[in-house]
Amino acid sequence: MRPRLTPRIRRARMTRLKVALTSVVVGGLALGTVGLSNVTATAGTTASATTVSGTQAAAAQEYRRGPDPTAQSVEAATGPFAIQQTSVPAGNGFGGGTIYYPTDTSQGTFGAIAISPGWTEDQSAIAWLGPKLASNGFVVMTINNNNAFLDFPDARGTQLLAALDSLTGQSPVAGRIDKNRLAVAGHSMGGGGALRAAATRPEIQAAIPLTPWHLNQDWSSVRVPTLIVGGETDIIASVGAHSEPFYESLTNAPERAYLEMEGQGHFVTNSANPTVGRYVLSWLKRYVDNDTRYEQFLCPAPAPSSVISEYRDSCPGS
Ligand code: 9J3
Repeated sequence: MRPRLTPRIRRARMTRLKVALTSVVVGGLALGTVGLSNVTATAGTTASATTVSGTQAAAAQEYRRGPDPTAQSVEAATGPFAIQQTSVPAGNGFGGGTIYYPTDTSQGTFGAIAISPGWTEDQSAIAWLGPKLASNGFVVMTINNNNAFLDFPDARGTQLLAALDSLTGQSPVAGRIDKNRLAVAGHSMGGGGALRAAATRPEIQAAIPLTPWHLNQDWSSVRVPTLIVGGETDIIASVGAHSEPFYESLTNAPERAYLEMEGQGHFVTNSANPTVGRYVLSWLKRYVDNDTRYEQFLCPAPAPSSVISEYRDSCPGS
């Protein structure tokens, strides 16, 4: 039994209001405020959505990149964009890494994500997410930590923020990135780092801790949409001591979800996994790009299955 949450109630109200509003289709046209209308556009173009939260109207522009997704496409190892990759040397506050990026420059800028490995690991631990996410329209940097053994989660969080600053600052792909649409993720101590980075920098649009490990269990300071992935049988970062209390503490995150992988351990997120890939990609699309086409892959919550032991979320009505 989860506590009822203010953000969830607000979100549900907002959804009811949106349903009551007129839908206006405007292909590729940038509009200012259109009263209380929802504005959508055809796939591949930029859309604006004007919604209402409480008494205040707030614009949430959609940044759709790529064709309409399907249940197959979100689970595939790679997406529709051709990509390239480039190595980043150590320095600038983190241990270097690899940037994966779409070659397409015809659709405007992309959101960007920095991803940290965990204790003893290097970027190879989370490398599968580079091609997966970049080929779906994100600039991705998988990083090495300054010290794979000595860096605790908060240090990894600082390094994730340094990696984002590097991506949007001096990196060769800076011009391809929308610096207002950034995200963080990480495995284990890197996942704890992603939580710390999100708590430190609330402008971040999405955080995805993967079988996260951290000694702090209170993440009520996080105000970033956060998806936590846990492994049911993880004995290194047990979900009972890590992912689950982390999720339950995220009472001030505007949206949150907890995906628990049935019968899987600490390293379930260290290699290509269709289900993890579906939720990670959909979370980034939904909250970094505001791409509502991906909402169908997040809400309603999946029922328990042979793959998913448990799923908790802030979906409207759940
Ligand atoms: O980053 C991780 O895999 C967490 C490992 C761990 O249990 O650290 C304990 C000090």
